[in-house]
Amino acid sequence: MGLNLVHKILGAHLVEGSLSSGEEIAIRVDQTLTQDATGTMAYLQFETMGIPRIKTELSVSYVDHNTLQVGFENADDHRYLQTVAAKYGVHYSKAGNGICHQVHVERFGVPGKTMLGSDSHTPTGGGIGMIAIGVGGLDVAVAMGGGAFFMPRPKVVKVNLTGAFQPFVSAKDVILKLLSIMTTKGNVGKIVEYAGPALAHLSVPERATIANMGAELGVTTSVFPSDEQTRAFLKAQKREEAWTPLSADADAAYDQVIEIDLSALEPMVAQPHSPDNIGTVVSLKGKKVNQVCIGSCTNSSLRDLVVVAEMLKGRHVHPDVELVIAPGSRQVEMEAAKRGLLATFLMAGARVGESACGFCIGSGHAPGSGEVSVRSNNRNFKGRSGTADAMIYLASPETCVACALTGEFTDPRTLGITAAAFELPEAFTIDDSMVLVPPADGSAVEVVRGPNIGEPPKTLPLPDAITKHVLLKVGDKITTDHIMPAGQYLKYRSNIPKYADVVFIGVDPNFAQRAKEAGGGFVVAGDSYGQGSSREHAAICPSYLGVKGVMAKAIERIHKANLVNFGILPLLFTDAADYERIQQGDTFSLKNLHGSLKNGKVLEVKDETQNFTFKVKVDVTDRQAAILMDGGMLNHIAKGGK
Ligand code: MIC
Ligand code: SF4
Repeated sequence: MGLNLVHKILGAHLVEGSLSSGEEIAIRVDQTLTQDATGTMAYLQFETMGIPRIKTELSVSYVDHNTLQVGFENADDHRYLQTVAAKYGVHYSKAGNGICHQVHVERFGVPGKTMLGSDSHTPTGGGIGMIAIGVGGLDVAVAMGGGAFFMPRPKVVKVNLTGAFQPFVSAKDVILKLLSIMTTKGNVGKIVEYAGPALAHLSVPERATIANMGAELGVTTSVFPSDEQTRAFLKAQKREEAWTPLSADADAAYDQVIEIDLSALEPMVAQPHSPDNIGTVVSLKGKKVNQVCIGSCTNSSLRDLVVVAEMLKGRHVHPDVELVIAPGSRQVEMEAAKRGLLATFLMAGARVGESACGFCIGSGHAPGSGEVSVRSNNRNFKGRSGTADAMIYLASPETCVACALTGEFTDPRTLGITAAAFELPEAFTIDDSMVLVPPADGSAVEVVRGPNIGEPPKTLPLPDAITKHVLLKVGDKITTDHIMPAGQYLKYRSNIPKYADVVFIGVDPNFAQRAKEAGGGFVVAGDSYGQGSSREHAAICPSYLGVKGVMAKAIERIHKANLVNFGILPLLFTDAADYERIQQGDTFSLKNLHGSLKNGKVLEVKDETQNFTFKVKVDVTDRQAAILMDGGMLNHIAKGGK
């Protein structure tokens, strides 16, 4: 039996475990990326490890999230990031150079390499044939220090793409279709591998769109083969030497196979408030649209902007619609300027945004109250846009333009426009002057720390018994945006005491106060707790407030790892009826924690308020149990653990 592509790449990087049996594997990490909103904490953590220089082949620190600079905090963070990068050997991509995932695929991605990124959309690198995984900042810090990355032994899902797109149907519609099939739930531990004859016509940026939004499936990552399309893209980036052919063996085995015929796809849309609430554009025909935003790490490549410009040429945005277009990188923006695309956008009445995360992370362009915004990004969680009651729909750039022109949901195929054919340029405009290369010896570099930059908080070893209240009981699909909102609070990412004040603010504004008064406690949740972002702040800040355990029906992959890293017990109900019975405010007592973590990983919880006992599973491996006992990863490493 031959090997699939995932096993080939992971096999070449395996340092512990086996791909054919067992619970966990560990791999060597070739590259890392961070972005500024998660990066500051990641480098602060790296600094506490006392390692003089990074041990990865390449690590890049991008500034793309907090570029608004209202107040001193963002700029101070950036100065810290720049100096700490120079000191430890990390490349630094300045604000304005573009969104980490887009730039990384353009300038640094290498087929067959492994990468960890402190951002959940790191799997975008799968578009260029990498095994690229989103993790918390601390896991990136460990990898920069030469540590292996531990992950559950993956199940590999083959998605076979056949046929060819109809005009105005594109990569985004493929991943929206896949979200309708796989949904955002139940995919923990899977890796998606794309294959099939349709790949011959799918360029790297289109593949990157699909791999990017694989994050919304909740899978570990997604990967495409490295073929002639990959070679053409790397050649146009003047990096052809980075190319190697990579594909699955013809007789490779998979855990699951899904078929998608591109010819049968139609324009799709994710409806409020979840990326898997999929419908067709046709079914929403005529519904009023107030705002359209095109950009983000999902859909902001040159291909996307060429298609958008072609549709906008000689036309004007509907008078009631605000259209925002933000290129994904400086390279894309320069090319768009040279080709006159930016002029077309302006003539059409669009607002051109900075090549950064911007609207996608709720950093500006919040829609009006209750308004409908159609966006080309990847997440439409409630409130993420900055407006609590806005209705956010996710769609392809083609559908976005159709809505912007007409002011209502419109299938782009019905506009009577001829679809643009996009040819990958022979050569992109290459200018890496906004990427600062670290000096060969950074030991003399002085790291600059502004007043907003605090220390990573300290955690204590796990006690053997805990008696605390249920501070909050929530339902299903609580995202990291619910736990730790971004937008206006993003600037406090390196100031934990301040950021901790807004934990769960949109769910329960009194949470932080209550947690402080009670000296911490438990959070009780339903299914898919911690979906979405990799932000480890959704674990650090609750840990800072004294949260000792999250008891849920299911906890998402990255968030669970972050809980462990910061000493919070991830606990799963063994009987869903217990979840129903528990009330917010109940007092729990847990005993013999150490013994249970070592043997069996099942805890008995006594609800003292209602006087009943129930069992929960501590959802961790032996290695993670040891980290929890030490009170978190930094303590664990300090004791020589891995
Ligand atoms: C996001 O899209 O939610 C973010 C902002 O990029 C996050 C990272 C963060 O919260 O800093 C992510 O996806 O991991
Ligand atoms: Fe930035 Fe949005 Fe991509 Fe997150 S999803 S990295 S906020 S563009």
